[in-house]
Amino acid sequence: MWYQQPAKEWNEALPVGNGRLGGMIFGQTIHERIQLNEDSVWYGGPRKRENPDAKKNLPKIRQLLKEGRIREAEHLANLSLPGLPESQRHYQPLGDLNLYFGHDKVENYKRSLDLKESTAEVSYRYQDVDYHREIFASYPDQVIVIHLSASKEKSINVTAWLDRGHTRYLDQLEARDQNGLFMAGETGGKGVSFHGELKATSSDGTIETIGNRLLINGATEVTILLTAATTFRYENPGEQSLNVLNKASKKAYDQLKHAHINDYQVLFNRMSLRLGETDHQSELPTDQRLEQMKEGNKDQKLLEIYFNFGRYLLIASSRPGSLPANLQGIWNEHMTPPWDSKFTININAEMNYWPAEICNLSECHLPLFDHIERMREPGRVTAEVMYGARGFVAHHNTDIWGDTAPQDMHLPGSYWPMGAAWLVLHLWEHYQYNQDIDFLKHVYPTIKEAALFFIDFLIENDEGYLITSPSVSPENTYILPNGESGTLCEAPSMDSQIIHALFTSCIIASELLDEDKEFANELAGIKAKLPPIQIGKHGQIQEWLDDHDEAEPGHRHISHLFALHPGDQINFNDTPELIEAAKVTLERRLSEGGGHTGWSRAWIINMWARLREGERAYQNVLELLKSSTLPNLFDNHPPFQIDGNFGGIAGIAEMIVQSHQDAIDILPSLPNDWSSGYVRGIKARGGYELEMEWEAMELKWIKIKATKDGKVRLNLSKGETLQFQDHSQKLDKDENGDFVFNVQADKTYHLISQ
Ligand code: FUC
Repeated sequence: MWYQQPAKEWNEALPVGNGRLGGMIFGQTIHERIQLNEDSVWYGGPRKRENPDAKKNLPKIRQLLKEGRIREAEHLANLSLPGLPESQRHYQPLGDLNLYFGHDKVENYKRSLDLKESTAEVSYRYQDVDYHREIFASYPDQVIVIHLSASKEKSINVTAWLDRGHTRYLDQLEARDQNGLFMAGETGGKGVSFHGELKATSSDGTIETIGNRLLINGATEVTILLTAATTFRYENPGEQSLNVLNKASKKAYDQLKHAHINDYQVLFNRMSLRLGETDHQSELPTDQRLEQMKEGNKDQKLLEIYFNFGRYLLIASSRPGSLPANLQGIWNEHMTPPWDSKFTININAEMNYWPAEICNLSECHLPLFDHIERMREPGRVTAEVMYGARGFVAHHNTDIWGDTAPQDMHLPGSYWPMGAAWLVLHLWEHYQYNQDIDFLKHVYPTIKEAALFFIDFLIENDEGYLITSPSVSPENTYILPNGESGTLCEAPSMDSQIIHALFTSCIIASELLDEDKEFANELAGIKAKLPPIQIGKHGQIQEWLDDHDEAEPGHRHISHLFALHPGDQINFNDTPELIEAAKVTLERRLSEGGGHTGWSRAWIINMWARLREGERAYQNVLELLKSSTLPNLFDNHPPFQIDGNFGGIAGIAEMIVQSHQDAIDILPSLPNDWSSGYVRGIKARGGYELEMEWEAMELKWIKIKATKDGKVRLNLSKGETLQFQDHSQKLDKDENGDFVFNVQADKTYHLISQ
């Protein structure tokens, strides 16, 4: 990614990150600002916010909903259910690193982000000297590294200082020795204490500090190392930061850089994607290519860059030991960010992790699993205090402390008890892709505990169905025949679908682990009494138990298609009629203006991909870039929200490979513009890693690597005929038209199309 001008505003700056530390690089030549984040800088400490009047009012709320007295039910819910006080904790920036160069009127300017090496660069010529900056966030050394160099000796003169909210939100801002700076403070509300520390070295010239500024003069090469820590992880974040800096500063710049690139490439190089043949615009800067795309220009290379940028972002915002990627990944400049930069778990946080497995970045999934564990104890308290239930529950948002009480009194969102249920499906997903039975054994109690909640929470309605109540269909409003409208309801379709998926995975896990048979039987009994997925009067999938109209038919949430994606209850094999109804649902949403937020558009790509509608999936990929992508390729809700980046690339991957029905679907949703292409490193459930090439819409060859012994089933969308490349075995189709053959762990099978 590259640009011919510095970023004028934050949405043009380029992100670097190591999962924990993040920087937004503006690339200014007079006064450079690197906006900084550390993932655990959040305002406020942990609290118990369960509403003490929830449990005793629950029967009344349920009764009112049953009688269709929505207004009264919602009124009572807003009094007795919201967490007290309202709102969970919010994320904050660490601060800014300022670098004053004073270089005006520069020539040959270029600012770039090298996705292969995870390094941002700025270069230009000023008064006959070529200046160059390289900036990266190292995971192995836990520092942000800024390297300055110049073509002419001793020509770097720069003043550096740290800041946070124009010094309003910090307690200390000082020089350390003659070559360092630090800042420290508390976020407030019994939240974390933070510490940021910087140290500079240079090849020649002078380094000194005056006041709380660091001055470097007459240098040819400069390296600035910056790190930060908070009391979320360390008792003494100042000492921790100094230790990290002392260690890192013993290494030469090249050593730091090599360690960083090697570490990054282990993850990034696992995958490679080529879409189509065209590469006409490669001479143009990224923002201009995006503009041309908005004008209708086709640019498959830009889509490949977008795809790689999404993988880059996941590696940069979610690494083992870090917090999960929040609504803004880790990159946020606001003291009170949009939606608090939290973890919204009625779609957004889950979407962040859709590419993790299919795009071969399993390790980047781990921070989410740590966070689910953080939520477990609070979730038990919420289940008991609010609902008198066992197990653990979470609502539609959570924060750094794993707060599980309803975020506030936002009726369309707050009282939705499905957050934990959806999240634990990610544990199951990780198992399915990696087939690590020890992992499953380790996380099974968490999956089980999320399921246990529903044994106690579900109630039987007059038709004999076991239903959730109260809940919402995130975040839509329905209209009753009498004209009354509401959000709070009984049994939104999404709830039954999530519980279906949760119980199914829990039952299979119990079989695989050969434990807990009785519990699995109990779940199977309940599962049989969940409301079925129903088709409504428009031929659509019903969003609620009754066939209500939506107040907003083009709503951004399409919750009732959970069972199509990321779930698999709606599929071509078992429910062809629901597949048709899912198409109608999407068409209705889109014709009423659906998909207007980035993440909504991204979800739609995934859904069309599951519906094997390649052209429609592709139109939405284009729309995501045209309407919901900022010049730095960040997703735009608006404002910037990272879920659309992650959901978007997961959708692109789903167009190429799917694997949710015990078979691997090859090229299930290929659009004509991608009639030829190549992918390496894409993963499929069952523990498979694939490499393949296609041409004229048909598969040419494929290599399949298995993680364990088993049987692989391949479904080829165009009915191609396959043979083993070495003719070692004969390959026949089974009665479904799939190729089925035995595989052994760690072996690669090379098949060619005839
Ligand atoms: C959900 C969505 C909004 C936004 C917010 C962070 O509430 O409905 O569009 O993405 O999360």
